[in-house]
Amino acid sequence: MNALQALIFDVDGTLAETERDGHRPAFNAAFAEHGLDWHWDASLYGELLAITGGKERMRHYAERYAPEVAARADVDTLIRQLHAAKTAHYVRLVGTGHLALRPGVAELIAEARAAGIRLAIATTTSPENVGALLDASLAPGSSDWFEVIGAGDVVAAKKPAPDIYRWVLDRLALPAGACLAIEDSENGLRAALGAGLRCLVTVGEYTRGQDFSGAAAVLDSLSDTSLVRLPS
Ligand code: XBP
Ligand code: MG
Repeated sequence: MNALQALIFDVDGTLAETERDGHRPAFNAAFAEHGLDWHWDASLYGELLAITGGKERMRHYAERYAPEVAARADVDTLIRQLHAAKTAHYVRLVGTGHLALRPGVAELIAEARAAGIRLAIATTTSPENVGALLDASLAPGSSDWFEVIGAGDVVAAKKPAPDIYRWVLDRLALPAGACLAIEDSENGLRAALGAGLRCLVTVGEYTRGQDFSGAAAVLDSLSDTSLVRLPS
């Protein structure tokens, strides 16, 4: 086992609880704007989170609950337009600063920076969403603290596929054994493990009860988790 050289953070559910009061209302606003009578309530959204990626989630929803939309000849264009609108709503919403980082996140990031531990991000969400969240909830310009940001469509296969973690490891030029992934979900854990990483899970509001077998540790949050207390 190599000494720890980098932390690779997931974003949604890990840095902040962004799903229920961030992504979900942004999707709903996009649906209304496009004249769709779709509404994702908090409970349905929890089920839809099994499908990672906003475009993929909307396509899945259409196929399952709105086959007439899924069958439209222009469904690909519609999903692209819906997703662009959703992203704009999300960025605006997050910019209001009402989504706080989860406990202990800012402290661990600060400690890692002070100790010269490299930082990276591996997320399914779109790059503009990451910047907006970090600017509003960590510090303006704090995206720059992360040497590599792997986000959205840079890989074709989203989590639970390991591709995004492999993409990040490649750019860090580090072996998986020198890094620790921090995730909140079973899909994220599977992605990290698939890339050969150790993974710490901080259970979130939508992920409690999922199967975290294979995790190096499962915690309620990062609060009181300093570098020396991370799993080795
Ligand atoms: C996060 C997601 C994302 C967001 C939406 O998964 O699944 O799809 O819900 O973001 P993870 P986009 O935390 O495992 O990376 O709409 O930008 O895709
Ligand atoms: Mg997550």
